[in-house]
Amino acid sequence: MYPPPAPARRDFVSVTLSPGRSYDGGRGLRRRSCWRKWKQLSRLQRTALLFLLAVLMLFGLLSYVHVADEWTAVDSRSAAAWQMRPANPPALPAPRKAAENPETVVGLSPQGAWEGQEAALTPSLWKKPQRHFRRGPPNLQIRAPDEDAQERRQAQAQRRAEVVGEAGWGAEVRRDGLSWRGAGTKPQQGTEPPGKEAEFPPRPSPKAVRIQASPASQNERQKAVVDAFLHAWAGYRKFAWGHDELKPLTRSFSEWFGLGLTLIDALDTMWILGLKKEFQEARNWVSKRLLFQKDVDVNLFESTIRILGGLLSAFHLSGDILFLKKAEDFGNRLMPAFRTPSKIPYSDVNIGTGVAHPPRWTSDSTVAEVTSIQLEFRELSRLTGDKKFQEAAEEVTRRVHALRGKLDGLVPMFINTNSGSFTHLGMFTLGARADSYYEYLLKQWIQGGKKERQLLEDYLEAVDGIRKHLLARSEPRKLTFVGELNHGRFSAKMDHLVCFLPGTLALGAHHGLPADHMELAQALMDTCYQMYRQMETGLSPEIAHFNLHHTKAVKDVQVKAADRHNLLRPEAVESLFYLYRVTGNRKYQDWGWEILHSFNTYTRVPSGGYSSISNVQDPRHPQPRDKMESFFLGETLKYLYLLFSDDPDLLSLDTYVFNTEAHPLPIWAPSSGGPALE
Ligand code: DMJ
Repeated sequence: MYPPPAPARRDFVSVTLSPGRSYDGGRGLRRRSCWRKWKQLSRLQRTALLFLLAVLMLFGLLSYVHVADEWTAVDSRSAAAWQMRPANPPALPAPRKAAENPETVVGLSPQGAWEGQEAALTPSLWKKPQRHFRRGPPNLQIRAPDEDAQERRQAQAQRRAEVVGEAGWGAEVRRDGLSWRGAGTKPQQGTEPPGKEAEFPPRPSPKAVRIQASPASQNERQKAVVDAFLHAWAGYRKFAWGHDELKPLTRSFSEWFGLGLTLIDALDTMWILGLKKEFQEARNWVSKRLLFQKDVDVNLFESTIRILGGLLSAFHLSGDILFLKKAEDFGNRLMPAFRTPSKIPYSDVNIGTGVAHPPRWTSDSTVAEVTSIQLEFRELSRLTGDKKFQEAAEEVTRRVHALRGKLDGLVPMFINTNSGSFTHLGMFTLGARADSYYEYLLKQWIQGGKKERQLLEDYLEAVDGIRKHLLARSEPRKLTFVGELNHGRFSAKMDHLVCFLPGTLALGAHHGLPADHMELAQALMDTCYQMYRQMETGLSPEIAHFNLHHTKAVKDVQVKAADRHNLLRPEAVESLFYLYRVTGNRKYQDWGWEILHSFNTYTRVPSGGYSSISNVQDPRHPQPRDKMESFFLGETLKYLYLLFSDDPDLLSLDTYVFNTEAHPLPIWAPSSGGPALE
């Protein structure tokens, strides 16, 4: 009836581990098999034994892997070391050929850049690398939260490449000191990122990088520009080194992005002016101090044209890969600005967090801003082989091209980042907020080798629109100027910014556009010169109003109290440079010389630097504003120097196109400027 009593539980394990021993079962010595012994154990004992065995096996396996790993690494390292070791190990890793795989040379681990960074900084290849358990540099972990996996991988790869660039590609440059690429010398070899050459379009010909670097070949006017530059640089170096802008009167500085804006904007100017020592010092700052992992909002347009443009042109002129790697890092950090419902980018982006946003008061962006980043983004894609920069920027061009709300090719000043449509319709200007839209239509067409007809057609239509709606002539001198249109009402107001237009028109004519563009360019150049000439200081106001009435003894150019300032802007001297290059008429050089003289008389601060002024009509009290804008070094002095040169091959218009901050970028397929409208 009842089940037999259960055997008493045995909660202990007794195991004899000595092999070969036997025991007496009460019937004398008898060998017993393990299996029978096993069967005698309770279920608990068996489970415990199995668990113990499993743990032991696991430990054994792990120790084996560890030891094997160490041995393999030591083996392969020593083999490689013996093959590659020179008699005396160099202080830096050996320079690498462009085609070499970075990972095989500096021993980058596929797991992450951080490990690679350590390896790259290790002075010799045969030094035993340390183990690291971090998966990537800390800055990777605080990038934009919404970035997708592919972008993260690209970012990691980019950082790996950056590390390699510093220790590998850049090593050639650093070890020997910067090689100065002077007139007629060949481009440096081996500076292209490894493994990507196949995707790269050809680099500019040696002629394209012909830079007049010898002070001996500079004429007196060019020397005066060099003197002005050195004076400005001395102030910046003493009082604002590494900061955005010099405040020359208070001998301090101001910050906008906190990224050494003046220094970056001025890099290529120093190269062009032959200022080797200054360039080298600035290059060292970029190498050691320029870090983009900062919680700071930057304006997409301003930082693209000044920082991205400045780094790209410094790369092209010097051949130093450091600048390209910095440009790529910065370009990546700007990309979140394009993540909008409309693909029209936000005005601002935080380069540390990756959060982009429009200005606080609106969801609009400025038309000129979103359409004047394309030269730089396209070039960045060409150099890196990463198409995303170009695609994002060109998508903006396509959308703006298709928009309604234009007037015979003229665009309004604002565009909404949600809807992608123009806003504030009916207002048209060639000045602030629209200016460089027109400039970049032409310059992209030139950059791309004059193949993108849509850009050309939009540009030609816009020039016709300017003629039809915005041109007028002043009294008494009948100066041709570009006014503004506000819901059908014409205003005789012209920003100094509009003085880029004669230069752009002349550039188009040089590249084969109709001759009447050149006539308009010359007429507008006269006007811009008069905006300087008719002021008591010889410097133009920020905004001019043109007199339209037949009254005796009235100047053509009139200035309102709020517009009397001069910010050391470049547009007029920029256009003088183009006009001289295209016509060869020396009057343009003479006008530039007068302007340089006025800058020296009214804006030069004795202790170093130049200052914008508040009143161009009062030579006794021009009221310095205590600010030297970065574009004074990046653009104004550069264009003056180029204007005074008689060498058309010094940054030839057939091989380079200047971005809107005067940073020269190569034309992808240089041509001789033949007729474009076949
Ligand atoms: C520069 O940053 C650029 O030239 C831009 O296109 C307009 N404003 C300043 C110079 O005036």
